[in-house]
Amino acid sequence: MKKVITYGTYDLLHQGHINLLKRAKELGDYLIVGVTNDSFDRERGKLNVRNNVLERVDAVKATGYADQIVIEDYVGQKIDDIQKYNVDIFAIGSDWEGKFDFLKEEGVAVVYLPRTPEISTTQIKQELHK
Ligand code: C2G
Repeated sequence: MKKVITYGTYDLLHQGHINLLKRAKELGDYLIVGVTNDSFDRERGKLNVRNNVLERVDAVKATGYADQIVIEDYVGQKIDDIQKYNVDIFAIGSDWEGKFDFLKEEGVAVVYLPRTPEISTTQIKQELHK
């Protein structure tokens, strides 16, 4: 069984996230989605997240693409998860191109999936303020 893992915040879940999850799932047989917890997001400079971690987990669950959801708590967790869950493929959006190549050392394939243009959480927040 081919296991795929991907990570994200998934705040105000939108079509861009859904497309990413669908494409990630299609890369293998079993998709693990890592959802960042609130304190880890603040730590990495994402200060304006609207949905709390439980809401974001529920939103990812509702897409129907995740076979398993884990919470991402700390910087080195991706390596730990890859080993712990015996992951074959690490997938992430193309806005991260090159940034996760170091994970290949863990024996996974690293795939950058095309980002959906013209939709983002930032844009949705701006629309909400109008
Ligand atoms: N995404 C996309 N198209 C968009 C917006 C987002 O394909 N229009 C993808 C991103 O590339 C990412 C996933 O959706 O793969 C989740 O995006 P975010 O919630 O913004 O999470 P991010 O900050 O990219 O978290 O350490 C890596 C992070 O955990 C990834």
